[in-house]
Amino acid sequence: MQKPFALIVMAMVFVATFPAAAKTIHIDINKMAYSPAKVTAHVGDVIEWTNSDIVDHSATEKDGKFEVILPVKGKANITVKEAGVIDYYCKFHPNMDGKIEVVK
Ligand SMILES: [Cu+2]
Repeated sequence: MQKPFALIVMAMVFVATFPAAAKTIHIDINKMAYSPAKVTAHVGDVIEWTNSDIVDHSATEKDGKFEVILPVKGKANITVKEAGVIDYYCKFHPNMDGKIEVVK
């Protein structure tokens, strides 16, 4: 009886000590649009944009919290640090819209 119990406790401690590893979420920019335009991320995840278009783009947060410039074939990333909804757009083509929902 004692050994399985100890194993369960060890497993619980392990899960509590090591939260889900941060991951990288890829967003492609293609034909003047973010793809996917809406993603869900966890705090600590990395959002990486790749510009597959033939013109420069940006990912600019609507309240100015961040801006990354994406030259043709360029890549850039941010790490999301708090829960909430991030609305961003391309400052060169303001009709390009993206959204990141960040959960804990
Ligand atoms: Cu653009």
